[in-house]
Amino acid sequence: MTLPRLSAALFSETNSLSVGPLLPWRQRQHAVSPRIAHLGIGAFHRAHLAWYTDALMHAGGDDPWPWAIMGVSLRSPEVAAQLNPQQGLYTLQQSSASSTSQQLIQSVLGVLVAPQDPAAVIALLGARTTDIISLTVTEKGYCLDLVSRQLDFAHPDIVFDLAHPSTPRSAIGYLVAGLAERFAKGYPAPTILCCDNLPQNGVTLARLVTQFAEKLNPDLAAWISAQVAFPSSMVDRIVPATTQADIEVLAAETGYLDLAMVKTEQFSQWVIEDKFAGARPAWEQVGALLVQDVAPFEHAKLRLLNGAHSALAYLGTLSGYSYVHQVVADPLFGRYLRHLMTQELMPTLLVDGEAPAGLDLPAYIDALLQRFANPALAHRTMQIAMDGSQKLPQRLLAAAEQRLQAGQSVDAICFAVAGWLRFSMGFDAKGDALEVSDPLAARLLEIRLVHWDHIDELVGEYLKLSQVFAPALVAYPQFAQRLTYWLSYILANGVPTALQSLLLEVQDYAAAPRLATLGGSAR
Ligand code: CS2
Repeated sequence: MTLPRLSAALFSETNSLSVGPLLPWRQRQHAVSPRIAHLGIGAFHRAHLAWYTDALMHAGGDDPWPWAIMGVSLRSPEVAAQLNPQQGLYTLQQSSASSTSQQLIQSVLGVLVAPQDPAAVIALLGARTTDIISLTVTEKGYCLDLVSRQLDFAHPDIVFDLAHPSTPRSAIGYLVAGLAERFAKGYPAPTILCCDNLPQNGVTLARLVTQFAEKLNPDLAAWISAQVAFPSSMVDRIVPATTQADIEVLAAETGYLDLAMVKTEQFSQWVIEDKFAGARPAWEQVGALLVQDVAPFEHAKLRLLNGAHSALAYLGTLSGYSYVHQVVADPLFGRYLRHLMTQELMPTLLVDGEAPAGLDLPAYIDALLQRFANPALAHRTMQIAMDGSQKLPQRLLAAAEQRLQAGQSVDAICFAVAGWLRFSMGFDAKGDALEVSDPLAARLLEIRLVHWDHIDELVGEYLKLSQVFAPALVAYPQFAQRLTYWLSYILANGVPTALQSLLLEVQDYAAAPRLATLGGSAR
């Protein structure tokens, strides 16, 4: 039997849907104009900002002017094909280890596909009624040089967009085109809300947008600097990619086919800098935290959650694990991840030996390990392994630099970085091919092919990738030395054996001060 597709009409045709009902504004016939435009409407957005906004719609009753979202896909028409026939409706499935629940999300109106109609996207971003432009375009979507933290003017999309500002390709090009419309028409400036895992994401995005605009029109750039708000935000929710099997299981349970469903965990966190240019949804009413300074939350999340995630993705894949929960169920990995987080990453978050106010870091680490262990998520290590060159600087390498500056060891971090380099070689321990999806994949492969038989040269060449490894980090000889040590260990013995050796070494290391303290108190 063919099941009906999820759609607004389905709610009037049947009264047996387990999700719903439709919100009153959804049932009215007149068109609603979006107040939020979202660039990069992937699964993460649908489980995060759109979910908070939907919760607010439910909490707020019959809002005459709801905070509806129009999504934009910057590249592929896939999400539009999933969501538009469903009038933007989709099911969000939350799973813990023991229970699963589904809800209908109604905050999204539809999706525009930028390459199909750039003018429509620019009109959306430039509309007076669009109060907020939010983004989840992944780390690489910003055309950012991660080490200098400036716009990469050599990036092919930026070169193209500066030459064709009315038919851009990049998120930055679209933002500036939309802002230019508003500036020309004298409309009020919007808020641009970055929801990607980048440090100081608001400040960073403001810099990129202004640098791009400066090349086109210095007056526009000055207006952007003065008027547009770019709050920083820390976003957190684990959202594995939806599979065909997930869609089929949901269909069997609900009786409808939802090609846009998303699955996620019960946990969600959103910390937003309270700095908006105009009106904003009262997201704090549905669990978001509006604060003056996002930095402590963002650092803790990027280094502990995302740092550990990247480490387990590379090392786990190389050890034959396909899913995150399998990796953390292996006691060897459990010990390693705890060590990495508590001994090497957490200390970099302390200010004068104290955790920032409001953060209980050991409890946060415990909670992370539990979240990673959730088998219902079936979160693939290969999903996290994507784009390592774009992720490692803020997740692991900044912490390594900070530790080296303080004269501290970096073995567990170097072990994870060695895992990434070993993964980027493109084959696993059995010699089977691994798909390396990374803007630097070709360069990483070339380095491996040319310098394969000389480990010091090999690591030396990797460390010349200055968009990943900051010169200030590479200046510490200990970094290259520990990285070389662990990469050669992994190459010779495989990850699990190397990991055992690392844990033995660091155990001694951790035990030493404790023995000294005991000796001291006995005297
Ligand atoms: C993950 C993140 O894919 C990845 O790189 O580390 O998407 C992670 O799941 C989220 O940041 C969790 O908030």
